Amino acid sequence: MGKELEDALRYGMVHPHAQPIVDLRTGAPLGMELLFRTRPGVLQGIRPDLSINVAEEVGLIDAIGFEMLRGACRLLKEPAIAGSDLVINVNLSVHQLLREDFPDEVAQLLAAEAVDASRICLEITESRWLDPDGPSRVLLNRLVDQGFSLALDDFGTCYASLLRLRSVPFRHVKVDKTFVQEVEESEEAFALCRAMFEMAKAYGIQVTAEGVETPEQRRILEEVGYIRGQGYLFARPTPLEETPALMMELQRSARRAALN
Ligand code: G
Ligand code: G
Ligand code: MN
Repeated sequence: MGKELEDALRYGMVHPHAQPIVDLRTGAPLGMELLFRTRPGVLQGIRPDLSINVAEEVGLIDAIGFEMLRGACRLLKEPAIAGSDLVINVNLSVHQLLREDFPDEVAQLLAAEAVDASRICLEITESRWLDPDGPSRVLLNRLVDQGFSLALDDFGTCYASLLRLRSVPFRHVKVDKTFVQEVEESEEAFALCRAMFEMAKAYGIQVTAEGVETPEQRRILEEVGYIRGQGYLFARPTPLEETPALMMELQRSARRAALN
């Protein structure tokens, strides 16, 4: 599979998709997360999370990460996106964050593409961030100084320590979909969703609920106070070429709903 991934990269078969992040109250888009995908026929039938794992093992994750950042730049030049204040989230692997020259490399890319770092949010998975061999605080702070915002992804899956959450300037946490998907049936999941929301609020960190699939989940989260949501209820990940139109459509239907 490593060979197939390598070929995909070499022959331009990486096909980033974007999934909207919306305002739960209105459905209006606030931004989007880019997700790694390959073109039809490449790595067929292989789950994207598996190919990301393999990419990490065979040392292709840096190259994939760079392609995804280029995808974000491309999207930010689309008139419908450029003229909005939508923010694009890009997932980073810890491998990228362990390279001291990573901040310079992204700075160069953004300068070459004339893209402002404030339009990009970098997502880091909780388990990797907590790892003692994980990215250094100095490096994360450098990225923030460059204008990027940071999001802690899959929040709650490893009981992130409250103190450590304070030590790094995360602007967002993303509550893992396993909690959201049980919020209707499980009192424990509900309590955790509420606790994570309150904790982030106390720290002045924005919270996004991931994996919202049903109107009832949306209603419960809204009632707790969540504003930001992402999930199949609003939109599936779609190819970048279709993303500007999707964002405009979400904007239009939110306006229509507000008028009714
Ligand atoms: O859609 P989904 O199955 O793509 O994503 C599966 C997993 O892969 C998620 O945990 C997500 O964070 C990760 N992932 C998706 N795209 C990327 C990417 O571009 N880089 C990295 N490092 N991880 C990604
Ligand atoms: O980066 P992260 O681990 O948060 O990746 C998000 C993952 O969640 C991706 O694999 C994406 O395809 C997936 N996803 C997005 N929305 C939904 C949803 O509503 N339900 C489920 N089951 N998965 C979702
Ligand atoms: Mn993510």
